[in-house]
Amino acid sequence: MFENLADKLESIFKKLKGRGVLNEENVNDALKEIRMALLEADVNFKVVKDFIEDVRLRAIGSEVLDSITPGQQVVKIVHERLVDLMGGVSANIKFGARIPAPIMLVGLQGCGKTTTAAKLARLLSKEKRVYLVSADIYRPAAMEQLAILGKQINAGVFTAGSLKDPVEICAQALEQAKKDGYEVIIIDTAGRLHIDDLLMEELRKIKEKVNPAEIIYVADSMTGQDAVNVGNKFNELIGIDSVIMTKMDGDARGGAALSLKAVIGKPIKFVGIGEKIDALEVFHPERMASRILGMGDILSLVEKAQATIDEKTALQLEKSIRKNGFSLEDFRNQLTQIKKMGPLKDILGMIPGLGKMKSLKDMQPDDRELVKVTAIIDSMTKKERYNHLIIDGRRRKRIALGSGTSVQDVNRLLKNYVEIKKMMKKFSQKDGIKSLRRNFPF
Ligand SMILES: Nc1nc2c(ncn2[C@@H]2O[C@H](COP(=O)(O)OP(=O)(O)OP(=O)(O)O)[C@@H](O)[C@H]2O)c(=O)[nH]1
Ligand SMILES: [Mg+2]
Repeated sequence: MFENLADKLESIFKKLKGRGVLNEENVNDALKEIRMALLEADVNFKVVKDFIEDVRLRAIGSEVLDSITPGQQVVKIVHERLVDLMGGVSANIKFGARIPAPIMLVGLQGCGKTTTAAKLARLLSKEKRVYLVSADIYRPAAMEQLAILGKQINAGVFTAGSLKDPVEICAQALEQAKKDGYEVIIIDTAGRLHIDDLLMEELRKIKEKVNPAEIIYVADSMTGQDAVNVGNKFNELIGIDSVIMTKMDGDARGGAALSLKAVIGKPIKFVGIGEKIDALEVFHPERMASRILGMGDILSLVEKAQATIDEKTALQLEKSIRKNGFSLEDFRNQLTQIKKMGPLKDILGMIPGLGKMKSLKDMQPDDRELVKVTAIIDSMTKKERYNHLIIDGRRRKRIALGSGTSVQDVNRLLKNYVEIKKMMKKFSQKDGIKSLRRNFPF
């Protein structure tokens, strides 16, 4: 799976990597080829269109990092977009509060429901007691199949006996599971060649009766875009919560896996990668995207480049402090850096002494605060930024007006700045600027 797409993308990127400079023209050429590669991989055409537009916008507007080539930068952007396309992060099954939690598998005939029910039971049974029930009264030996699989993995399996109604079977199985102390009950349902009213009616009734914690659509990746369209129908008619893609070990082109989340809006949670009972894996969008692009090395390169940027800013800061002391301008630049790094509170908390500082706590450093602080410093003149002592009452009023904040905001900022400046001085005196950089990760 994905081999063809991976090969194609690799050769597209090879061409791009050779280029020293990226302009709109060669980005567009590359995007045209990526578009073809995705369409050939059977990705939904609308998904492809949106994807390409998104990459184009980001590629052309993005700032190229030092020490990677622009081509590598495009690979990075494509990688990020692929991860997003597949749902971003891997998701767990939602069991809800009820015990046992009913998990219902739905899908067309032969997509792998019964096999997947057993595989999933095996996987979940590492943490929970799992019970299996087959609601397939139509295919001869369907229940037998599940019973045999259940034995292999030591999961409990409901015996329907003389019961003939799928809804009744599920209801009684649920009762039995409750009695026997199972925590999860996986319901394997019957499949049909096509979506038909009878099947949907039956599934709806089962849903009503057991109120599943999660309804999982089992999609056969070999059926390509049909798997996506059928999934859409199941979602409309019954409502699904997530997807398990089976037969990912086959030679399907991969388009279904890439389109599902974007078209149906439900995440793929697991993938079937073989006929054996242990051939079920948690789906990781990140890893899948890396596999499609065959690119672990580039990612680490990009990470390094990003680290270099921080290093460079730190050096600049060091120089500037040596020369002029820690100015408000440095303060603003550092805040911008922090913003790039993520949750401000966590970072401030890491700095010894700073987490406890009362006025900093008052500052409630969230994103809005950052915007405010930046606006205030932006409204100062250069002279003020390098010498806060000249900022008197009149100037404070002007700065507040210019930044759309209040004089109190300006006062608070200046107070924080002075405290940080004092700390910076202490650090740099104690054991040099190195400790400062160690202690200030920004
Ligand atoms: N290679 C491979 N085969 C699989 C996978 N999952 C299921 N199969 C095979 O697909 C076939 C159909 O699987 P079942 O689990 O019986 O499918 P089903 O959806 O329960 O079928 P019905 O009950 O008839 O609707 C079996 O031969 C399975 O071994 C997978 O991830 N990889
Ligand atoms: Mg079955």
